[in-house]
Formats: sequence, C-alpha cells, structure tokens
Amino acid sequence: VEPGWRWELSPMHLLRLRRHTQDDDTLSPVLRLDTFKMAVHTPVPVVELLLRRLEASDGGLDSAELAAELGMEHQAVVGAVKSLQALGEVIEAELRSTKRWELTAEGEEIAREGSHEARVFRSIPPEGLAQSELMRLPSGKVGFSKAMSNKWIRVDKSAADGPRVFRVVDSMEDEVQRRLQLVRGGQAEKLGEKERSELRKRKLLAEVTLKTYWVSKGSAFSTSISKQETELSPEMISSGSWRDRPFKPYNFLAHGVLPDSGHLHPLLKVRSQFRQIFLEMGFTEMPTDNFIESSFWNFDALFQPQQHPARDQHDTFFLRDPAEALQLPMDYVQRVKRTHSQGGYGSQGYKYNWKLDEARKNLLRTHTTSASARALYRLAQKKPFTPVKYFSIDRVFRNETLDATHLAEFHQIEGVVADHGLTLGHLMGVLREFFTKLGITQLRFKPAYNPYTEPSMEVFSYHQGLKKWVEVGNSGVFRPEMLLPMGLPENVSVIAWGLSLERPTMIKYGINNIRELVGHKVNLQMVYDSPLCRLDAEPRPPPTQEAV
Ligand code: FB9
Repeated sequence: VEPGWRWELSPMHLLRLRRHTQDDDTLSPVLRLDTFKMAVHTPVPVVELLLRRLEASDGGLDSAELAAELGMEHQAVVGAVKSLQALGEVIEAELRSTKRWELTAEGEEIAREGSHEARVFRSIPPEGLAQSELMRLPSGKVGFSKAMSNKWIRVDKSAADGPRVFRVVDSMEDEVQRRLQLVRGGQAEKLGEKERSELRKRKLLAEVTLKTYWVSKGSAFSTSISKQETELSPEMISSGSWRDRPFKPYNFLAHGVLPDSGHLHPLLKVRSQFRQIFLEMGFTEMPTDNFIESSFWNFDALFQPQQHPARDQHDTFFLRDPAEALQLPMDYVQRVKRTHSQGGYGSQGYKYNWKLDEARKNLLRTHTTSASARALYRLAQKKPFTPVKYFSIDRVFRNETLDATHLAEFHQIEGVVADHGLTLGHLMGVLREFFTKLGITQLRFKPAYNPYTEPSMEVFSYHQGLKKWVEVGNSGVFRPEMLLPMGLPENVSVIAWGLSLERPTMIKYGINNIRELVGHKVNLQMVYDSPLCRLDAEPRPPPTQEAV
C-alpha cells in the first residue's frame, strides 16, 4: 500500500486502509489474522451487516451512524436500506433529515495541518522573522493577522532591515485545530455556539442536512435473507422448486420504462381533439389532400371576384409549374362566369369581364373553404338534396408578412352545415355548441365581411387568463351566388365557420411565438414533454400579453 497508509480492521472486522499520521500511531500493529483473512476474501454484503447490527441493536439504528461505524459511504448503507425495503416487511425505515456539522475542505486541511495562525507562530524562530518573508508563507497572510489578534506575536517596525515579527508567547494552544478535530471526530456538540459560528464564519465548518434513515426491525425481520426469486423459470416449474423458493413480491405500482416511441406534435394532438369534437357533433371530414388548388375552386367558385386583392401575389402563392388547372367542370364554370360577370339568382353579380385563364391559375390554397366548395358542388350533383355536416382541418398557405403569430402557412379548421332554411341563428347555435366543447362558453359575434358569406360574423370569446375578448374565428352564411351555380336547391342554405389550429394550440401549451411551435427552431423536448392537454380543460398558464 502507498507509504503512510496501512490496512486496519474496523470494529465490524472489515479491512480498511487508513492514512498513518504521526499523531495516531496508537493503533496496535498486530492484526488478528483469522479475521484478517475472512475480511479480505469475502466482504460481507452491507445488507447482511445492517441486519446483524439491527439484530444487535435495541430499537433501531441510524444509517449515517452505521456508515460511520462501518467506515463506508452513507450511500452504500442507503442502498442496502432500499433493497431491504423492496423485500417487504424485513425492516422499517423512516427517512429523517438530521442537521450536522461538517468540516469544509479548508477545515479538513487545518484539522490535519493546524491553523494558519499556528503555522505562522511555529515558523517564527526565536530571533524573529522578517515580516516580508513571513507573508510569503502559504498561511502567511491569514495566519499573521489571527496570530496578532491572539497576541501570540508582535511586529517590530523599527527593525534594521524592515519590520520583523517575533513570538510573544513561548507556546500556544491551536484551539482552532483542536475544535475542528473534535468536529471531525463527530463531537461537534462539544463546541459552544459561539465557537461554532466563529469557525463557520471562517468557512472552516458548515452545517449540512443529512437525509438519513432510522432503521428498525420490520414484522418479517430476519438476519438471513434468502435471495428472492424475481423470475419464475421453466426449471422451477418442471422441478417444482418454485414451491419453496421465496419470490420477490410483484410491484404492480412499478413504473414501466417508457418505451422510446414517436411523439405526436402538439398541433396533431390538438387536431385530433378538434376531430373528436366534429365527429361527436355528427360531422364528416372533407377530403383536403390537395395543397395545390385552382383559382377557380379557391376563389371563383366562392364568388370572390378576380380583381379581389386576396387574388394577387401579395397574398397568394401562385404556381409557375403546373401553372394552370386543366380539368374544370365547364358547365358549372359557365354558370360561375355568368354569375360573376352578369349576376343571376337574384344577384346583380360583379359586372366585370370574368376570365377563364385567371380561374385556371394554380396556387397554394389560401383556405380549406376551397375544399368546402368542391364538397358542396359534389353534394349538389346528388339529387335529391340531403342535409350534410362537413369539416376539414388542413394546411393553407398565405403570402403574409411573417410575425410572432403568423407563418406563411397554418392549419385551417372549417365546419360547414348545409340544410333547408338554415339562418344566422342556426350558425350562432352551432358555434355555441362547437366552442362549448372547446371549453369556450362566453361568445360574442361581431358583424364581418367575407366575399363568399353574407351575413358574416367574427367570433370572439372572453379569455379568463388574458382578461380580454379574443377573436376565435370567422363565420357566415354562404352566398346564393356561390351555392346556386353549383346546382343546390333554392331553399338550401349553408352556414360555415373557420379558425386556425395554431392559435388554440399556442394558447393551450402557453407558447408565445409560433416559431416555438413549428419550424426548425422547435425544441423537440417540448414535443416529447407536451402533455395531452384537453381543450376543454383549464388552459395552461396564459402566454404573456403580446402573444395574441
Ligand atoms: O383561430 C383564430 N383564433 C383563435 C381560435 C381558437 C382559440 O382557442 C383558444 C383556446 C381558446 C384562440 C384563438 N383566429 C382565426 C382568429 C385570429 O387569430 C386571427 O387573427 C387569425 N386567423 C387566421 C387567419 O389569419 C389570416 C385565425 C385564422 C382564420 C381566420 C378565418 C378563418 C379561418 C382561420 C375562416 C373562415 C370562414 C369564414 C366563413 C366561412 C368559412 C370559413
């Protein structure tokens, strides 16, 4: 073993190495070989040592004291306590937190080497020492002022070659070292509060809270614990040995290891919630599997005039290739052309020269209302008319200025109800039912304008967290100029509404900037950790003001 260290037997016959220092050569060199041999070969598992000590103890034992006794890390004893606890009623273990004094690293060093002031004192020969020289000593600075204040030394400023330090007393007691050694020996209580706080102020001592276990015998206590089986193997069954083997009780509360699995993005979690709400309300999902749409279905079919500002590149992504839609139902297109240019069905139309080429222009759809137009046109071809309830949730693209809540694409949620004699009242009713399922009850309707609905309403809800009315969607009754050219019966009216998926998701997950929700900046941990939050449950802590 390295010089200065030597093997020794612990009170528990455990072999351990201790550093041999000049002041503790009290240890008898003679080692009881028999115990020496046993300790070396098969170290006794801590569990067994603990059970033996418990057997010997009256009432119980403290895990930290046992560790100190066994000269091992407290953690090792805690490990033993935990594995015994897992065995059931072998032991009782009550977690306690005990405050105790511990030496800091510097405290340890002084306990070993003596206090700085003592070292300064010892380094001054009878003929004194130049102060400059003394200050160069490792403990010089700290030790000098303490030794001075202890009146152990004095300085002769008038000495020939500069200030010189002399001893005042012949010997001194290194109280600091003695006190620190007391603490190191586990006798901190021997020090008075004042002494303790002085050492603490000198950062030589610190009060630590130790979580320890008070261990006592359990109802099934025994010193010999046979290893409990954790598996029922075919041999045990075939040999029947399972009958007399102790089995580790099943811990049905044990948490399984979370399998590494895919994670649904919060947007998809909220999408499935919206889907659920629509399905519960008897709605059918419209096909939206075409990001590329013709201007005809995205605008013209919705009676949105060709010179409408939304139809220019500033708002819409047009396609260079394939630039034009070839397949359009021409008989229906003619009716749309006439309605835009001359009117009809009681409407005066827009009185402009409607161009087929404009209608053929392909674009990235700006709303899923284009899918609603396709679905309503298909519905109109089916005679007799049957009432329907449709919904869609899919991506739409708008060439808008990007900001914290707007990207060039978002998911639009749309609901459409077609039936005889539907009114604005029906729309308000279905909106109330829909938003109630979202946990949004306080609604206000504000007149609005859309080219394809009249009347139209923006929908607002009072947001508790934000203490203000938030726009939660848009809605309206589709214009006859949109429905009748499709071939839908006169007295059929269609109510519809729309909102985004991103807004409710950001509010539910307390996300302020949309770039935290989608895009390359998303921290995947947020996706992994994002709980499945129920839309109608209390929203997560509201995002700060500017998020809306
Ligand atoms: O989603 C929106 N707001 C919203 C929705 C839900 C929500 O839930 C919270 C948990 C409580 C919170 C907020 N909006 C619509 C309102 C605003 O955010 C708006 O500024 C932005 N809108 C988008 C369009 O931006 C240009 C949201 C998007 C939107 C707007 C209108 C429609 C769809 C999406 C529509 C429609 C429509 C109208 C009539 C007929 C058919 C469709």
